[in-house]
Amino acid sequence: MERIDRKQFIIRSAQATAGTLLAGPLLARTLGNALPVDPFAFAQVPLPYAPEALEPSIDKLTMEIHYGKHHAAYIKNVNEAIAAEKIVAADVHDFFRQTSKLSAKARNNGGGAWNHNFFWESMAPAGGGPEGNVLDAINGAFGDVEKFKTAFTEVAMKRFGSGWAWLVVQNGKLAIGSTPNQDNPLMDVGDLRGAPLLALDVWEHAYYLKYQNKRNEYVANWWNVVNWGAVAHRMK
Ligand code: MN3
Repeated sequence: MERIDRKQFIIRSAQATAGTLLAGPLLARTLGNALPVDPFAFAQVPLPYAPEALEPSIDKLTMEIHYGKHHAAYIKNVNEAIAAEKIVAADVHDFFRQTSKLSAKARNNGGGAWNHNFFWESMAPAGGGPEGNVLDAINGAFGDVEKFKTAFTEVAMKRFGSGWAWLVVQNGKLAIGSTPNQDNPLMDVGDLRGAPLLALDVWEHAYYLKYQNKRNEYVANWWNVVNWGAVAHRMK
């Protein structure tokens, strides 16, 4: 919002000045020169549901701290890094394609910013189950939904320390895997690359208040709030 407002302000200011001082062709050229390239920045998506809406799978306090403190900090910190390091990116894909060249601050907070936006939108109060194309793709790749869940859960459980479990499209096929820290499959680093369909945050901050050390229970209950409609939308 701030970026758009600033750009519009600059356009309006330039037009106001140009209207009194400059003729047509010169006006166009001056406007072209005056307009800055919009700097790339991350923004926090609005939480798509109330913080208590995912209970009992995910408790209200965890959601409030996770969204309001952890995620907000990643957004603030990555945008600081982008400004301080003069990082130029056309969009998120362009940003993460440069990950190997980014500072730790930009990489970790950029991942944290994007991954959590994706995570919030990967959940919904009444998750349901996979249908249609998604169901067909899961059955084709993993045998059936239960086998898929078992394999995904195993990946989530085996991620040592902090990280994420993912369902991605990789070379036209579904694949599951995990990333450490705030890395994601859009980054030009690590083993897991692809177009993300579904993400699960397995950092302790995502579940510790309610589940303590029982990551397995968190993952088991998380399936109740997976937004399969979002997965279907991402597969298109
Ligand atoms: Mn998190």
